[in-house]
Amino acid sequence: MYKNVISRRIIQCFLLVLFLNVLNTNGSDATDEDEEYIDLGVRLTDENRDQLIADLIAQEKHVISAGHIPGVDMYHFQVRKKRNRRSKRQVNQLIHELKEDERIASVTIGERLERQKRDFVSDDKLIDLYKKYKLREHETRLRQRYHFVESTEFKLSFDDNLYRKQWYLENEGQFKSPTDFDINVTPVWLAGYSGKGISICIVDDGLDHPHPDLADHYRPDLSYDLNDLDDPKHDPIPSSYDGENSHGTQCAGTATAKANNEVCGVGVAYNGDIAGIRVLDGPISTLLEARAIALFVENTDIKSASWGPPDDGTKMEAPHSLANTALEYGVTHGRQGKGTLYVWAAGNGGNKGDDCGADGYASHYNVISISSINHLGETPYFVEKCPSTLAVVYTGGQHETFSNEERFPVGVIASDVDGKCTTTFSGTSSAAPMAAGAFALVLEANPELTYRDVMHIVTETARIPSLLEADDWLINGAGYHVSDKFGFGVLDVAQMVVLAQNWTNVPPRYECYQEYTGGSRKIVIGGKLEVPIKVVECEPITRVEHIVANISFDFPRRGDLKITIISPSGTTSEVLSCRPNDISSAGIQYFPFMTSHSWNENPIGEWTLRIETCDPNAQYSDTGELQHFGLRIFGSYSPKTSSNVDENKRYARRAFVPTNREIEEIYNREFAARKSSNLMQKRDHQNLMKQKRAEAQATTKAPDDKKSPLSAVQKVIASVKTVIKYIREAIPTIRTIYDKIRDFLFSKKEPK
Ligand SMILES: *[C@@H]1O[C@H](CO)[C@@H](O)[C@H](O)[C@H]1NC(C)=O
Ligand SMILES: *[C@@H]1O[C@H](CO)[C@@H](O)[C@H](O)[C@H]1NC(C)=O
Ligand SMILES: [Ca+2]
Ligand SMILES: [Ca+2]
Ligand SMILES: [Ca+2]
Repeated sequence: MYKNVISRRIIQCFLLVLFLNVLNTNGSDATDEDEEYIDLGVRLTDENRDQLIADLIAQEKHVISAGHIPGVDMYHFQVRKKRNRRSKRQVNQLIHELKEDERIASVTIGERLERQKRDFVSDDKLIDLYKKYKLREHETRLRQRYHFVESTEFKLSFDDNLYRKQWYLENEGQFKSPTDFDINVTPVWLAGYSGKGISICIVDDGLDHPHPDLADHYRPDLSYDLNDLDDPKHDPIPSSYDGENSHGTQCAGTATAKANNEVCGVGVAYNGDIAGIRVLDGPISTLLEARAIALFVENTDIKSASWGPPDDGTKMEAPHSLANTALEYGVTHGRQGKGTLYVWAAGNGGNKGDDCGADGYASHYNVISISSINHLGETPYFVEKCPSTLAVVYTGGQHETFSNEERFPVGVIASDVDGKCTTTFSGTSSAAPMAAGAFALVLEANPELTYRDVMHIVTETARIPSLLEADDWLINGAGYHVSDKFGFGVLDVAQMVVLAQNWTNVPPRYECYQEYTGGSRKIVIGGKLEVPIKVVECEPITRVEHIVANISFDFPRRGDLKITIISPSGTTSEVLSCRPNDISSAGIQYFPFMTSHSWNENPIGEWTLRIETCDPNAQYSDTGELQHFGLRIFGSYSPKTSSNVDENKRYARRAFVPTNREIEEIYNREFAARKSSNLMQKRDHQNLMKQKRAEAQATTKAPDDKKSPLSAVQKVIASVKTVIKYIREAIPTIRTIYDKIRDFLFSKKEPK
């Protein structure tokens, strides 16, 4: 009885504490804007610029000193609000004190950002559809419907158990798609390239680097954990082994998964180095993002990003000034001045009416924006169209969202967390690291290439992927085929490597700028506004690379605007298409719209900005007004005949829309050139099986003389040996396993 009263009292107390706690948390949330921490970027005065001084200041002010942010040259402080029980007023006081400190030049407060992985498109109907596939299309059915080709038909004899499903690397028709609908990487591998010595950093939600497909070439020195700044090892391993944190690992496997280890599949650059920066597993700020972009660029060849502002079709967001500075730092200081390659996933919001032109990260002139194409040469439903996409790779994905339910969703094979594999990695998330792997092979073939050389090599070699959807192409004023869906076309790794081997570095990049000064220009609903800008000189640029139109436009419904840039040669680039979901009334605020479709054109002449409204019957009372239009032209001076470029390929002076027949001719010519990989200069050919045996020998265990085996066990061992010997003779491929077992058993057999 007495006991009961006590325990009841205890429970009551406990509940009261719990209740108060709940109240308390709610209360502090309301005042602290639900932020657990604040990132601060502290720039020290010239004479104090030293990590030790930053540490000292942080210690004085009881904040975390979290290291240096390269590129923007700031020291990273983190203020833990909840843990230190700091009120908003106390935080403001702290920031004020820091700003007043004479050792500090300036303090930047990190702003919270919303970032999404370009993973699966979350659409309820789609999820249902895929569930149906899972139920219906399992193993047996799959094998009945999709005939898997005999092993002898494959050029590569990797033993990775999923290699033969990697149609995008070696398409032998295994998914009933046309053979050769792949990125043409096998000739490059056969010539001895595999990404050796080239580093790829996956900026994402972590990297499960002990995975057998990743462990051998993991680079801890190029990796970091920005989500847990307290981790003394800065280890980017995911916080949990679940779908929430598998994205970075899947990207890594796509790029560099080890070959011939019997595990999962093969990465495009299967001997490439892999690093990870963990930044997406938690709230992200402008400072964290900039740091992720700029970290370790000096020694990082390629950074791959498969994320960005949400793809829901309502956002219009360009890199903030810190991210811009970080990207600029990466391409100027990265790779010892040759520029780190930033490979960015173009976006997965196509079925949400999104447009990659409204994403200033994917459409940045310093990044290589990569989109997707499926195994039949069609545009998957999630693809966003815009003229900043440089190229596509094969990743699979349905063409129509719901129309053809019988079609199997063919995806990408990649490593997955916890040592697993995935066969359904999809979206442009898988496209970026696949391209990153391809560029690693290109850099291995010619390490002297700058990031711009690689962009040029892409524009020279990307092929028209198929004759479907041929209506999207335009031949620009310099003779290149360009498309809002495919960029310059699909990457052809063999042709990139052939061209890379004899490539002469392109001359330095310049920029010229022209601003519209013709006064206010208005648009009415259903109307069209054309604003010309004359470029009379753009010294010394003779060949355009990227064009960035910096536009401010007041309008009551942002998604109802369509913006087109027309070059002097007549290339039309739709830099923003109608986006029905974007109902923002904020208008467009100095947004950098980018097109690469005027590549290698001459910049001199009249450029036109065309703005149209999408819905002619819209019921706005208001009209729109152009506030600002500036044209940034990037490019270089090159003499008329470039040694890199086949002049026969150039036949246009004016841009034109090619006929289906012309597209077919180009397609056939380029397809024939696929075979030009025999021009490739070979590397020391690595015999993969030999390499593998050497590795197996190296990992052989030293004899363990502690245990004395029983004679019965010895008999079993002997009979197992005989069986294995038999199998060994029958199937040579399991020799390595046998070797391992034999070595292991022999070591046990040694008498004391
Ligand atoms: C590249 O240059 C070398 C040496 O100048 C030459 O032998 C080779 O044929 C060239 N290869 C190609 C593909 O042009
Ligand atoms: C756009 O133009 C404005 C005004 O000239 C300038 O402040 C801004 O930095 C420009 N933005 C870009 C991305 O070029
Ligand atoms: Ca960690
Ligand atoms: Ca493997
Ligand atoms: Ca998008």
